[in-house]
Amino acid sequence: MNYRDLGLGILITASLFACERHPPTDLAKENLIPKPVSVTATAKVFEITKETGIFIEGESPELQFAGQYLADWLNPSTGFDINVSSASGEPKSGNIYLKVAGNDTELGDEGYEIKITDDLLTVTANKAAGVFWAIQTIRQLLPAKAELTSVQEGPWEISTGTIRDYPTYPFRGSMLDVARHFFEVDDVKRYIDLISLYKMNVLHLSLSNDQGWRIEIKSWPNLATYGGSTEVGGGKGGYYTQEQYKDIVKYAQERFVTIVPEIDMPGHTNAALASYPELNCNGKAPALYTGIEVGFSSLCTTSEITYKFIDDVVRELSAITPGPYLHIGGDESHATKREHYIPFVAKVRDIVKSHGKQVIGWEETAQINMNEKRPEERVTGDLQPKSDAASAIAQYWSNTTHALEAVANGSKLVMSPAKRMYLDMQYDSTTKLGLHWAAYIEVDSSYIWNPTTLVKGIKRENILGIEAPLWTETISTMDEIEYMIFPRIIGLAEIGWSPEEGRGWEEYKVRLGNHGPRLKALGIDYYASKQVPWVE
Ligand code: NGO
Repeated sequence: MNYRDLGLGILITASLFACERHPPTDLAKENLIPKPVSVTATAKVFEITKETGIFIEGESPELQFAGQYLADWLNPSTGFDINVSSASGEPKSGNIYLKVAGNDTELGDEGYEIKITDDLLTVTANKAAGVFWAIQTIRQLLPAKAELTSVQEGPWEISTGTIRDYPTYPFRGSMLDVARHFFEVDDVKRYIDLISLYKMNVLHLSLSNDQGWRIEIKSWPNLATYGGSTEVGGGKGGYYTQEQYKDIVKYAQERFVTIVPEIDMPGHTNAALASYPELNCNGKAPALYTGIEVGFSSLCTTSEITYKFIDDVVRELSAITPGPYLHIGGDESHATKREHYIPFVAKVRDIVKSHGKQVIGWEETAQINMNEKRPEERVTGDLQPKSDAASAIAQYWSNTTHALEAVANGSKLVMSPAKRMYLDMQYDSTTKLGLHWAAYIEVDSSYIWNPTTLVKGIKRENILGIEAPLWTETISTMDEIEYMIFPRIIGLAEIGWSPEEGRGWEEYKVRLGNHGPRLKALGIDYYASKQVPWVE
């Protein structure tokens, strides 16, 4: 045999092996996203068979849910009837063992350890959240066809070793704008499923804007019934009843996702202004709005009734929101005079606090802790944060001056830089959906950046986390949502979870390409960027 034949032989064997994937032999070579903190491989195989059971240590309903979630995911494609039972101590060979142990400080609240030997797969975490994220990792260790809902042929093998993993940031989210176009409860649930696949734990719902009010407020019923009756382009719109909202919140909570509701104020309020004339300074309700301009509407910040309105809305919304945060918007209030904007935001913060929630506001709200001078008029000594400044969280999206004001206040930042993270930005000039005011964002551009080096003066300790917003001026169906968010959101989830040092585009794009079959099996309509070596 000459050397050329030998080379060809090796090539053919290697590519067959790559396609077949069985048996998996090296845990460290699995294409996991987000990339785990550490993986050590031991070169054997654990097999899930029809004899396998899931055993959980501990009685918590959260852990019970996580165990059942894994069983419900495994059963359709394997055709097995895997059950969840309580354990006391390690189960016998061939089983999956999920346990909350609570004493591994390195893992924190969301971290986990998966230990796989040839006879047991054990997940250990301090909290049930860690077990849930471990299950998302286990999904990726099985072939993509395990994501299908019809019975597939096994074997269902996982290579052995240990994964230890925990997130960099505690806040890893996405925002869905349900105001510009309304999305039904089932779409929101699918969105939650999709983000939690990649271990994102926050869904920010933008519930009101010029074009629509999307949440039932019992004390101000016209907000939803009239203010929610249209959307961009003049469609029929819609809103969530409080019962539907509670259902979304519960669905999210079971998947360890926190809902952050936003009521945008004082601008972006045409739908509310149209619903109640008394919220307007001139006492006249404007018409409903179905265009996509911004910055033209404002609540009447100088009238008492406005604050009664806000108090009612925040009270009702806080009562059905178990998560710690309430988002007050505050962006692009171009129709509100600055001397009115500053005291308005201060009052609204107090209202939100009085209902037991922590305030998040877009970056513009960071100005309120400063003195009344505009940024360009200030001298160094002018930057005197007010006493309670630090408790409000600012969401950075485009103006670094405001972001740095937040840092000077001691506030934490949620990073949503539009040029990198806005999922409504087009991939390139040929993308049919979306906008491009901030940038065209190809898959590499959304991945190749670090929150800690993006803006001089914003450091690791200033950052609570990251959030990828999807604004929906141009997006009206679930397919369109999926096309805009995938695959960029996968890389953004990795930026939120995985250590900065281990990340690089050349290596990441190969892992991402390997997720192609999985995305297809999940029925996700992703943008097949040419930058990524997609595996068929
Ligand atoms: C801006 C604006 C939104 C738009 C979005 C479009 C913020 C925080 N306010 O971002 O109303 O929908 O851009 O990309």
